[in-house]
Amino acid sequence: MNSLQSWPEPIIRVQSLSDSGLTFIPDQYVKPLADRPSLTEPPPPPAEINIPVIDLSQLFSPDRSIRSATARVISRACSEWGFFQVVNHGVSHELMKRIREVWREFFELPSEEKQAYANSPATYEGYGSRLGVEKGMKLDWSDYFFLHYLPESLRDQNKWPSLPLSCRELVAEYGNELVKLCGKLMKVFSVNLGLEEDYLGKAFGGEEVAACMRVNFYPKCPQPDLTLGLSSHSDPGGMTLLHSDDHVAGLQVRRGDDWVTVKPVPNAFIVNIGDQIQILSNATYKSVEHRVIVNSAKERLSLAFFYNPNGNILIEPASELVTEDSPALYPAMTFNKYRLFIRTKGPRGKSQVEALKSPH
Ligand SMILES: O=C(O)CCC(=O)C(=O)O
Repeated sequence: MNSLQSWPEPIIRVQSLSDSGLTFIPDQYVKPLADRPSLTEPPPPPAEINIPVIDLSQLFSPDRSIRSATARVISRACSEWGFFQVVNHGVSHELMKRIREVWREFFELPSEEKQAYANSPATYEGYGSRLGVEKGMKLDWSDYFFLHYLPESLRDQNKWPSLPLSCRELVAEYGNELVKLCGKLMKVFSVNLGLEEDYLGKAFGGEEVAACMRVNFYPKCPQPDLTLGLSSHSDPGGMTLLHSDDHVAGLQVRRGDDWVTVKPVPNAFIVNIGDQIQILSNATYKSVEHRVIVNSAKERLSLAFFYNPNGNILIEPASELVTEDSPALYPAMTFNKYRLFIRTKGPRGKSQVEALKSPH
């Protein structure tokens, strides 16, 4: 049987473990020493270090020099961090609040309601509790809901929760707004890379661009120092807009040998570069490893919106960025093929995109 047809072990909902009041986490969630977060010591980077916060209000100013100044700040954040937060991004704060609330309500539903959407590794769509199908692998302390938003041919609203009643409608409205914001950022990235404004948009498939969403739910954890809510990974797709919990931090971004804990700015989106933009930009921009820590006091919810190339299109370094001195670092590959790695093995740092590098 194809290894992506079914899970190798019975699925246990992390939320039900947490709700059971256990005081020790089961062994499958205990990470090897090297992967555990160091929660008891002060974090090595000074606590005031944060990923850049960028105000997008001037990005479409009629004044060219004002537009360029914002584009330059974005360019620096992409090259130096691969991660930044955006404010004044044009998406309604009210919509952000409503969608957060509706997903919280979803995770609070009785388990039978959620079980109706239990997912399989064939598409990952639905209610899930693991990434990766390797038997005996260490698991993360989180549950999630994964859905396809674009292309339209992959969107099936019957696979989205029918409860709470406003969920489907809100997801559609929210997705629509985020697709617009992603399209704007893709233009800025293209120009910043020295490409035509629509280069990345076309490379992702134009109207056939793909987008999906994962709503992550991190229940309270009795031993947060032994596990992770989401193991270290770079996002396999193009670009991610993360709507993080405004009140509970958890996302950590790799900075050299350190992990920087992102301090979420209320109503901001956290933007990060994924592997497909690393490939298209021939590593001018790099995807950055990140992970999520959990805590014993508060549960956490985050909404990750993944803006991806259409799964059937070959993605390769832009020829404009390939020269004799900087040859193409990656072979051409479709995103459907590329994403099989994380779907099979689960989150594994940056090992996939690094392994693809052609030896020059
Ligand atoms: O929950 C977070 O803060 C990060 C989520 C994430 O990295 C993901 O869904 O890929």
